[in-house]
Amino acid sequence: MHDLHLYGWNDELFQQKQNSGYKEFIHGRITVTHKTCYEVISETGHYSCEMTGNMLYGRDVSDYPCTGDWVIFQVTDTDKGIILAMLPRKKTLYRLKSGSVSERQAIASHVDKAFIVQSLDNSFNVRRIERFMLQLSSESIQPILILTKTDLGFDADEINKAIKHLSHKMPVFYTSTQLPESIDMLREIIHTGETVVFTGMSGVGKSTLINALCGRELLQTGTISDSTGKGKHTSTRREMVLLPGSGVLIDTPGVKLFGVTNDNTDNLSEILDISVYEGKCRFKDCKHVNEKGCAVLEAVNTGELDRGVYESYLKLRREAWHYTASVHEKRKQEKLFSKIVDEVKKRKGNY
Ligand SMILES: Nc1nc2c(ncn2[C@@H]2O[C@H](COP(=O)(O)OP(=O)(O)O)[C@@H](O)[C@H]2O)c(=O)[nH]1
Ligand SMILES: [Mg+2]
Ligand SMILES: [Zn+2]
Repeated sequence: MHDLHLYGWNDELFQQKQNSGYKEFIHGRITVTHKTCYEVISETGHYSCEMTGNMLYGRDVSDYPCTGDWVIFQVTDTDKGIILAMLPRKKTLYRLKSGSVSERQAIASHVDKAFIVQSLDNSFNVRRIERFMLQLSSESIQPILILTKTDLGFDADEINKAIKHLSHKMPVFYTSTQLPESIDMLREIIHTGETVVFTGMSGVGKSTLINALCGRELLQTGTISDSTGKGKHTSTRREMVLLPGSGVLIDTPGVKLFGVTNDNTDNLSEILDISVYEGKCRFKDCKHVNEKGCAVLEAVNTGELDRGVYESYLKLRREAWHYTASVHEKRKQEKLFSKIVDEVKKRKGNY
């Protein structure tokens, strides 16, 4: 018997299930997402589930279940089931689907905290941290920065300078597999029933951290199989791990470019401290590009605002705008299409 409260089941989810029209069926949480099936943990055990055709129909790919979702399903065999419904999703980590401009992909849902993992070797990149912070802010997921591999040596001053504008906005931890205490400290901030997603490039040490936290080699480490997601261990691939005595950890495969799907650039201004200056620009609708009396540009010129941060702001804002505009355009096209279909149907009716 599994206690689903350890996996985050709570009164709110219970109420949603009661109102779902499927309350007589069992519920569970998706622990692994495969191409066409989902592994689900429920009170009575693990099930491999597929979706009903009804659930697939007319649904955007981003609305397909993902790891972390709570679902209601019908048991069809000892370890098999069919998903009938998904409980409302919240606090979801999305990313731009690779190769797309308007489609987002859900990576993990019902996430309380996200560990933004970066290693202190030469792959360290503050711009990537800002990117994750922006993406998390739109879903109110709490960011926590984890800087790994301290044993390899790093320039502390340089790192402090690079994250100066971010470090008071989230907890920052330094870890090394050589220093078990550094990992014990992370355990203390993960509470019972909480879900923590690990994000970051391949090779930064996400799976290693999860194994160390669990005290067991549950996940495969090393970059080769991780980056492709393929290889001989595919069948035992895990994504969700229950940490003994506390929360749930979700591992994610590293992606090279994590595209944002944000439509709120106010968050961006705040994350990058642009908001401090914005109100002082001469024009209310100042875009901070080349306007006269722009307080943001002035801060860049005097050196008060780091140029790298400002450029990051422009880049992320452009991406956010581009995404929002693409989604808008897509919706318009879809509306137009359904209108045409309706008209054709009507005309047919007249003959
Ligand atoms: N020196 C050192 N190497 C580490 C540390 N953490 C992870 N690694 C190594 O970094 C590589 C990638 O780790 P992995 O956990 O697979 O990264 P992931 O792709 O983010 O899951 C592995 O070879 C690990 O042994 C650390 O604290 N110090
Ligand atoms: Mg990994
Ligand atoms: Zn301005």
